[in-house]
Amino acid sequence: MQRSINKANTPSIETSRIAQPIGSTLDRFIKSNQDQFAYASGELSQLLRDIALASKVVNREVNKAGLIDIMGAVGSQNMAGDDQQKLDVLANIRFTRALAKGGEVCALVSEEADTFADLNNEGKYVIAIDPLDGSSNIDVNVSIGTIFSIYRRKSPAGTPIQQEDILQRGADQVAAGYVLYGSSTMMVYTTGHGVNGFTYEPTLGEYFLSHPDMRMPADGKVYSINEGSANSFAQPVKEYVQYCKDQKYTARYIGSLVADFHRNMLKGGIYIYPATAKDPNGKLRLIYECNALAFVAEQAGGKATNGSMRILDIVPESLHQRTAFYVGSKNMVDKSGSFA
Ligand code: FDP
Repeated sequence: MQRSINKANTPSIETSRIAQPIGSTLDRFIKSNQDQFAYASGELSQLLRDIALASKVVNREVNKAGLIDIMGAVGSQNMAGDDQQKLDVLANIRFTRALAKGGEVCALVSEEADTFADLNNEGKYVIAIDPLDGSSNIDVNVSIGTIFSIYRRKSPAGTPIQQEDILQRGADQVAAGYVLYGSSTMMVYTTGHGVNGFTYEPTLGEYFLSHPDMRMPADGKVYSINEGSANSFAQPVKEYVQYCKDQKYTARYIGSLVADFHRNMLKGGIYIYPATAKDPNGKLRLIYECNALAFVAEQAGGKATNGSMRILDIVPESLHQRTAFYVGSKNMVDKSGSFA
């Protein structure tokens, strides 16, 4: 006798409660969205995968940092004049190696090096990276991050790298994002079609899509600024900070750009690193810090300025150029600009 199959009683693999679905891996997501790229040849996809791979290695080092002797300063200073922490150096090596092996990148600008590194001259992409941002937090087990910014090179592949390849406006980025080494590790990136966030699952060694199509709330109640420097803020900044207090906003300043940015991205808020008497051009770096986060912010519906001008419209004049930085919820950034 032939048995009939009752489809209604057959448990679906997709909806089974025995094993909850765990969502798309970063790899699969990148692949399935590859057609959105202006140059859909697969190289940008590979580059993003290289970044993800290096970040997993850095994540491992960050997590065991307290256990072995890789914490503390290495004894030299980077171009920005900061003491180089060992993990900064290590992260720089990890990212540079992964990107060099991948072969898609012709030139790499890093916070940790005075000039750009030539990688594969046939590569079509330029990358600017802060391998480990928030270095003063490394020794105290506070969240730190990696920031990356990717451009298409302007000169033909195989020819010497030109200034125009390196010093591009943020608006020319083809992709950008960050990795947050926090209570969990996340990679958040955009290729100009919205922002997606992936959480790292350490036992599987994979990033999974956890925050699809991230949107930054248009308003918020958190302001992040180092008020210890308030005496050297310009008058409009002082007034805006007072405005935040009058509004009974909450002050939250981790002092780790990626972490402060990420919190504001999820909950709404504004991060400000203004020009100060000590740092008349601000402290943060345009090419490998602000541009990437400005691109992510705009893609999520937020805004980023230097107090008056859109960050992404600034034409950089030098690799380690600084800028004042106001980033976060659109209405809050607009309001801060109205005090200028
Ligand atoms: P750090 O010097 O620790 O690397 O990018 C530089 C940065 O950290 C940001 O991550 C952070 O928001 C800011 O500087 C903190 O600077 P202050 O200590 O001057 O507030």
